[in-house]
Amino acid sequence: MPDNHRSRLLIVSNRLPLKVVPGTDGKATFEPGSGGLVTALAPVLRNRGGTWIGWPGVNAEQLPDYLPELMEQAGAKLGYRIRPVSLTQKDVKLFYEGFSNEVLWPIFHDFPSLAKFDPAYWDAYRAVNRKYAEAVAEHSRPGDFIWIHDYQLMLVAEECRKLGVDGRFSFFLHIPFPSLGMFLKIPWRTEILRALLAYDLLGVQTAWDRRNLMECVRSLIPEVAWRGRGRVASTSLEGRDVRIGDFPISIDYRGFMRQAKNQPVLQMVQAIRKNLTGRTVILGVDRLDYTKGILYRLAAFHNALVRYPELREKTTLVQAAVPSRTGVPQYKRLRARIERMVGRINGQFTRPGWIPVHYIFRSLSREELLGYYRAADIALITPLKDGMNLIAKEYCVTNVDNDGVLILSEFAGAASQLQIGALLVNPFDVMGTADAVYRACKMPANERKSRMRKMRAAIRKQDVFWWVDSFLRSAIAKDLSGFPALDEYSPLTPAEAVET
Ligand code: ADQ
Repeated sequence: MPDNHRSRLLIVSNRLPLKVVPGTDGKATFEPGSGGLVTALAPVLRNRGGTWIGWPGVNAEQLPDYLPELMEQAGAKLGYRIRPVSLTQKDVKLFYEGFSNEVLWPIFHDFPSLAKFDPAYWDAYRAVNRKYAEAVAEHSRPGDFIWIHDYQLMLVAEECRKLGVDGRFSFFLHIPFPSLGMFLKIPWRTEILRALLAYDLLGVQTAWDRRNLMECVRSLIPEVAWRGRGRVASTSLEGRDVRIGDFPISIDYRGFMRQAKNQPVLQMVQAIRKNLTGRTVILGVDRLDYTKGILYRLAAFHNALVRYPELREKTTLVQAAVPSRTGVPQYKRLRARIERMVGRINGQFTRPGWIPVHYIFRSLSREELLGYYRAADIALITPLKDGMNLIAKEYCVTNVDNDGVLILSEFAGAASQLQIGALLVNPFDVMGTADAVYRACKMPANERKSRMRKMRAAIRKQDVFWWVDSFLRSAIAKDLSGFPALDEYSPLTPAEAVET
């Protein structure tokens, strides 16, 4: 079938899958993004003649004339169209830092005391969602498949329908969906839920999130009755079917495994281990965010050193924190608290030749990140609440020797798939987490291997290509023709398949 008869795919996300690097001459260059989402969607976008709509990361006040040309260059290089949404500095302040990160982010992660319900934030959120909808209206054509991502853009489908856009709208929420009690705190809760019901398919990370969303709809919009008991439930509203399902996002298993064996990564492992010979290396890697539980984790490590003296001088915690949302006040305060706590632990326990906590505050290069994953004996991943947590999956897949231990928070979405091999902890339980650290340090090799093998096999089976495929299949259940089968995206070679 000629391409112009098939519906095209439009991806809409807050940020475009690239980084604009402003130059000194008023021009700029760009670096393509390398995350799992970009890797998984790129082949589908190329096959179907797709478009990605989003904010390029620089404000409308910067690069006003040069941006369209740069986006054309980016599109030519990536193999699909890139269409920028222009945001002003004020939009970024009120819509992104304000409503998205000071209302939705804390409430959806169970931190109501950190939420700031400023009506100006809500006005900006609606106005900016409208801007994204206008971009969709401009760049779509009838019958297109429009896939909108994440909590910043929950109102886009509703705005598109008001603008008369004729398309099929799907939405994926990358963060958790809160319980009814938590969601009710948002003054604009009913408007948000009604807007979500303008989508044809609503995708969330876990069964918990699906149940929470369904319960919120049930109690705030009583005319809606859900049908179905499986992973995808549905309802009818204004003559349309609305479906809701859980689709746990994942990573490019094959890509990570290949990169983990690259020479620069192996050199990095050697460099990291050189200064830590004979020590058990425990790794924490996160964006510096209060949801990631870094303070509780440091407290648990401190508790383990106090209660299990045999760990002293033999165990090192490497904590990497990537600077994030540095314009939001809570993030600045959190950074200061983490640094004080690292100072306190090191001040109390450091001995000649041993520093208990190695703290890194910057973004790691890909080689460094994979090097740390491979060098670590234990990954300590203890978010207080997390949609999925891809670090947990990346650690397992990179662990090609199957000898690492994953300690994982039961409040990470990843726990539902990785509980088969991880040591699950309640991150608020400092002593329980400290006990898990001790247990991981003492775990025999055969137990480590058997646990890690199970987790790696689970991730291989449901990698990010599986995720894209199962989401798209659910979204177009009545019209599967034209979408390639799962194994056309990323077939594993037989050697890789047995190597888990
Ligand atoms: P995040 O909150 O950003 O994502 P996470 O899924 O753990 O959380 O990580 C995203 C990516 O950032 C990882 O792929 C990792 O490689 C990269 N990264 C993290 N630390 C890094 C470092 N120090 N240096 C370089 N790169 C680093 C949101 C939700 C999650 C959900 C994802 C995907 O909050 O719950 O899993 O989206 O849906």
